[in-house]
Amino acid sequence: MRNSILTLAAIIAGSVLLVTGCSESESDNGTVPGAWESVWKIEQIAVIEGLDLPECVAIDKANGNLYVSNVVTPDESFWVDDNNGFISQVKPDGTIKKLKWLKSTATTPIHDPKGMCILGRKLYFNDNTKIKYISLDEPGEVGVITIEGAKKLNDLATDGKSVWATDTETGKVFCISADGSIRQIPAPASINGITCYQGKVFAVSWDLHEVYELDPTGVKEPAAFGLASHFTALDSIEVLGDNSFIVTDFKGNQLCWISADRKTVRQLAELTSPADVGYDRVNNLLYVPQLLENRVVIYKLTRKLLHFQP
Ligand SMILES: [Ca+2]
Ligand SMILES: [Ca+2]
Repeated sequence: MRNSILTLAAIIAGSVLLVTGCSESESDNGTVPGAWESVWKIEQIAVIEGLDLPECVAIDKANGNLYVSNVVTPDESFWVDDNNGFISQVKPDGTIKKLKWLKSTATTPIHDPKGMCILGRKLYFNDNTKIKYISLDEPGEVGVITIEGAKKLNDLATDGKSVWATDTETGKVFCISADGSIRQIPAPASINGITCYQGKVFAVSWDLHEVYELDPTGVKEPAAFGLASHFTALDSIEVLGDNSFIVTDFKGNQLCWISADRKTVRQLAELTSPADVGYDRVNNLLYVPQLLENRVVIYKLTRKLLHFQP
């Protein structure tokens, strides 16, 4: 008991020291005594208004254009084939180039477009029970990929070779290869956001409000981060260059950062209904759709090193 009290006292004393001894610096200096910690900060730089239930932002790395999926529903039917969804094309500075760049037609209906990704100059998007795609450079016919048993396809990500799709209702992840073959890997219940980064796959669960690393080979079960107590209903996840994470908590109304060791959670912004984030890792810009506010907020991410005096 005495040892644990002493340990606790030491931890408390250490925490106070860390908080009170903290100073900000732009660069590390190995000669200065004390600990250094990398901290991400965000600054709002623009807002894209005039959207209609925007769920996801995809970035075309070739020219910086943004694509925003608009679910569109007059009655909160987010998963009903209603022929009224569309995808907007937005300039890199956030001004809308073409609100209805891709719209629903009688022959190629678009219902509730959600997660998107770009692979091989094609924009892929989930549309309830199907994955659809269109050429970015010569948009014409909309292609359709039918996923057997899919009910509520939510997020899409790519590892540069395949397309990964989550199904929130059935708790499944589908990997669609370039040859058209489809396989499944183990996934958590009510899986929503998914992202691929340097051979790894990460995902978040809506109802379990937990973050997971998935096994892309499909052998291991999802490995939980153990952070469920921090969140209410998670929508999306991205990995930053230092292997830390960004997640959106849709019902918790917050944008959060998770440390690379998966132990620390920090709130970066409080905002209502943040959905499927787009991350431009070249320019460190974060595009956060606020689904129920009909807008996308653009943040600049910067990394600062905080110095803790010994
Ligand atoms: Ca719709
Ligand atoms: Ca989503």
